[in-house]
Amino acid sequence: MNVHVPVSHEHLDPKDGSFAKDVVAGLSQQPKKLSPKYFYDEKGSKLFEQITLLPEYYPTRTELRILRDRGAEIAAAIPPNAALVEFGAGATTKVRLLLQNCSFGAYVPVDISGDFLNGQASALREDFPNLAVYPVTADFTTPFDLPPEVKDMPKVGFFPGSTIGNFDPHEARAFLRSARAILGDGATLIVGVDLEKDERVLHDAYNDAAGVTGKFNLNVLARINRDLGGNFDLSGFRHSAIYNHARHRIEMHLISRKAQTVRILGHKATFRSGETIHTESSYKYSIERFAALARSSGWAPRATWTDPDGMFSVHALVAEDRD
Ligand code: AVJ
Repeated sequence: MNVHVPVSHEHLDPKDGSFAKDVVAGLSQQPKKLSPKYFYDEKGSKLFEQITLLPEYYPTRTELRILRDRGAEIAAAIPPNAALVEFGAGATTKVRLLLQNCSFGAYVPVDISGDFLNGQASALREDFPNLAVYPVTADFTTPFDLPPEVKDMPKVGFFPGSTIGNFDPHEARAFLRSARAILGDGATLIVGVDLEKDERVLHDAYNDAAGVTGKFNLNVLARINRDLGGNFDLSGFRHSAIYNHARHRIEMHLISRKAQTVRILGHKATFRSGETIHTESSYKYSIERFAALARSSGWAPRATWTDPDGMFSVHALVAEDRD
């Protein structure tokens, strides 16, 4: 591929260099695709918050219920005075449940967005005055150093929300191996994983009656228009979410309603009528399939908690000794 990407967009923040490259590369592929990590601009983050409140979208409230109801058991799986390392820092609701139930020596939120992190860190410092908070600005899918202050503490990683479900299995393994390397020997990892279930329930969770998920999906095109000077006509695309049985995943797509050509930076993307952009995969696991994935990535499953209906799971994994 040889696409010229103009670099004269001074209003872009540094990470948008890769945003531009990713978008142009993804729309040049067949089938076309965009990474779900680009959903979360300010508007997209607000729409996601709305999704978590929808009656059809069970994952967030179910995971919160597990963390609340099984808090004592989760606490028992965690060593005292550990450093809690959260991969990606969203709303603080979930981590607060862990911080209330367990006695941690430090909290290390890791996120690519420094602004967001610092706001979150100061709110937590107010509510947990005895907790040392050391935010790290980093892309948690690549190796980073933990703050020296937590070097001698036991490490507990936290990766809630079934964010791991956005990764293809080989990426999920790469993440788990990288987390193993970052957290080190003896570490524990608490990870939230959405479970395979009745297809109707999955379908409705990603095709809500109020249409919020559709807005969330289409918003990535608005973001491309704004940040990369694109000219997507949002009314020329429709939201679609289908369950792919063979791959155990919900797929979100944006489907072109007509033959059309869209400009992004110096690049042209041509769409056939009905052609899709694959914008997200959300993998669903059985407990056994997730345990196997963990074992193949340097982690031994130690405990699993689910809600009474078996909708969602929270796993405690322990780092296996190397070699
Ligand atoms: C934040 C990745 C867990 O896959 O359910 C919600 C994102 N996409 N509705 C998910 C999402 C559409 C969500 N994760």
